[in-house]
Amino acid sequence: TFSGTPRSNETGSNESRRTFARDAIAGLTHHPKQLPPKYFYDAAGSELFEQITRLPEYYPTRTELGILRDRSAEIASIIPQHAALVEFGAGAPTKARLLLAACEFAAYVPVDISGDFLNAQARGLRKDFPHLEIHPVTADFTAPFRLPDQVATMPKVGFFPGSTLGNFEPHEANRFLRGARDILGEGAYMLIGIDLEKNERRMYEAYNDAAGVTARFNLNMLARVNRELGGNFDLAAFAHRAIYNRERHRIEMHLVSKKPQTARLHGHSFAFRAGESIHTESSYKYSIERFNALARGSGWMPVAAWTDPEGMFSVHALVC
Ligand code: AVI
Repeated sequence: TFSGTPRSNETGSNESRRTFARDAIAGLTHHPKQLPPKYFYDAAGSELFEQITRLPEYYPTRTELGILRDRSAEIASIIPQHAALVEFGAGAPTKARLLLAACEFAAYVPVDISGDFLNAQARGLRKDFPHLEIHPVTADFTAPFRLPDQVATMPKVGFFPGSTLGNFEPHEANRFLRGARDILGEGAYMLIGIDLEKNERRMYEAYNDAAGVTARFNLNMLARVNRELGGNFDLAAFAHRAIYNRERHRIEMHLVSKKPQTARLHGHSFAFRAGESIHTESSYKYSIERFNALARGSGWMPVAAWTDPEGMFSVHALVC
């Protein structure tokens, strides 16, 4: 299981379905065509992502877990005691559990769009950490939200693992970090997991796994457009492509049309040339210095950074 990743955002309500339709039509009208990566994570997509985190080629999840496990004592010595740990986009709390076991937290505040999921996770945690206050918050963590009153007087430590920040465009990452500072307040700490730029083959293979799970994950976006919005995309006529864009320091995932074709959605038709792509995700890779510059520019001060022995992934402690 993983944590710190976007959770299932199945468009259950009419309103969320309308938003999905609007975003999909806007993205497919855009030049070049694009679809927002947050729509990967319906139930099927979240399950495929779980599978990705266990792939031999996908190093980020297990590398970050290793860093948190090996460095938990150091992390505990830096952050304030009896603080509230606020996790942005809480998945299965595997990574949070490592911190909760190693550090003296008074409260855990997992923030996620899926309330049912949060409450199920909280029940499991209560058994293992009987003295910990757990206050789940059901909210979209990329927008402003209020912390529960019960943690108002506690020091705050934000937690954003999984390199999910890498799926934000740089200006979105800046906005997220500023927003986190506003939510957590003056003097708060933040622990963030970041995927580091490395050997291109290594990065390429992480998004082009031999078993084809990432391809299925990518194509699920169009399956979802068909399933939930009544689109008529021919899934067999699109291919998964993931490349490293060196200039922009990012993996880009695309769905590439194998032939000239037209797809219809809500009365709109979208024409594709052979080879034309829909850009579905960017996954930015940082250096420690470039991440520190982003943090400073968003009102945070770098305190420490830990990496694995191969320098593939980093966990950063920031203070504001
Ligand atoms: C959730 N996020 C950090 C993953 C990543 O590596 O950018 C999503 C992903 N896309 C393809 N594989 C994994």
